[in-house]
Amino acid sequence: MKMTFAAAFAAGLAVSAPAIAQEWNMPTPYGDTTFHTINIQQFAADVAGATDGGLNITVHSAGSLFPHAEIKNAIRSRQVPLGEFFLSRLANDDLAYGIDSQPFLATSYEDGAKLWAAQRPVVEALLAEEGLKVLFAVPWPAQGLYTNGEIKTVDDLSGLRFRAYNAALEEFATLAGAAPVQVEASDIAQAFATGQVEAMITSPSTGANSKAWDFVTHYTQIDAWLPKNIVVVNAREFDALSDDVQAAVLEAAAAAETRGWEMSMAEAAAKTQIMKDNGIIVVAPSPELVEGLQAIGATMLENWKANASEEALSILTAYQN
Ligand code: PCA
Repeated sequence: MKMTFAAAFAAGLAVSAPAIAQEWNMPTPYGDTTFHTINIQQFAADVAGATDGGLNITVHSAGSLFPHAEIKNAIRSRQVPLGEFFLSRLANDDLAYGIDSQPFLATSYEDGAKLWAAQRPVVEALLAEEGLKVLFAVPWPAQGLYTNGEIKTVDDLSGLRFRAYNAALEEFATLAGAAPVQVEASDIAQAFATGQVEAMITSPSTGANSKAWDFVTHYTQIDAWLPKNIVVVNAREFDALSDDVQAAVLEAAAAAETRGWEMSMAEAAAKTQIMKDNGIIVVAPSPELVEGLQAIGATMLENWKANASEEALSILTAYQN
């Protein structure tokens, strides 16, 4: 039987004052059909459920609330309490953030999990200095190569206008003799349609979501790295929550991390199949291409090591041991 607060009070029952529901806005750069977005929608639903509507998170997808480049600072300055972004975009602040985008360093989910275990404490400490708290991180499926026509060697990439999403991919494209152009995931189809770019490296998720069959013929499964999205909350906003609500957020975050990694694994095969069904020719890389790409990866790792902070280097050491 339900009673109003007043009725319960009048009946002399012990009741606590009804808490005021909190509304949080959560920006992400990625669209609604992206598995990461589906995962954070579930995270929001879990938090609302566990707190009985005490904390309601509204997800704003596809950069609709803040453009990708501004999301982290919007959380820092408390324009929004939390948000999601591509972790390696912060590599200009510290190379520790970008280690998951080093080619061929961690290419399986098992290695990706080991790398995140080594990277997480460093990322947590760096972000804590900026008043940010890590909730969870989820990898995209392994990154592959989208082109018109088959790419048999690195030389075939020479001169191509190449879509990039972070500094590491820009370096990769440059070392391959291509011309990098930064384009957000939600703008990929447009960038190909207008000839701004003519090749890219991304996951089968982003390839299928942007209908890559409309603008390329081949997908080469180079499975080069597993870059991650991260969800962070402003530490002051988090600390202001009641203990119960904090616990609910952390529990939902842990569940979202586990679920997100599982969703990512399922995506890789499912979205590759969707690309095949739509006419994309899916190929394994030639040994010459693998060799050439691995040489680029080795150069990039040397550059990374030469410029990395102590903290960043400690991730590599921990991962390799
Ligand atoms: N999709 C995002 C990041 C990595 C990925 O697989 C993108 O292409 O921007």
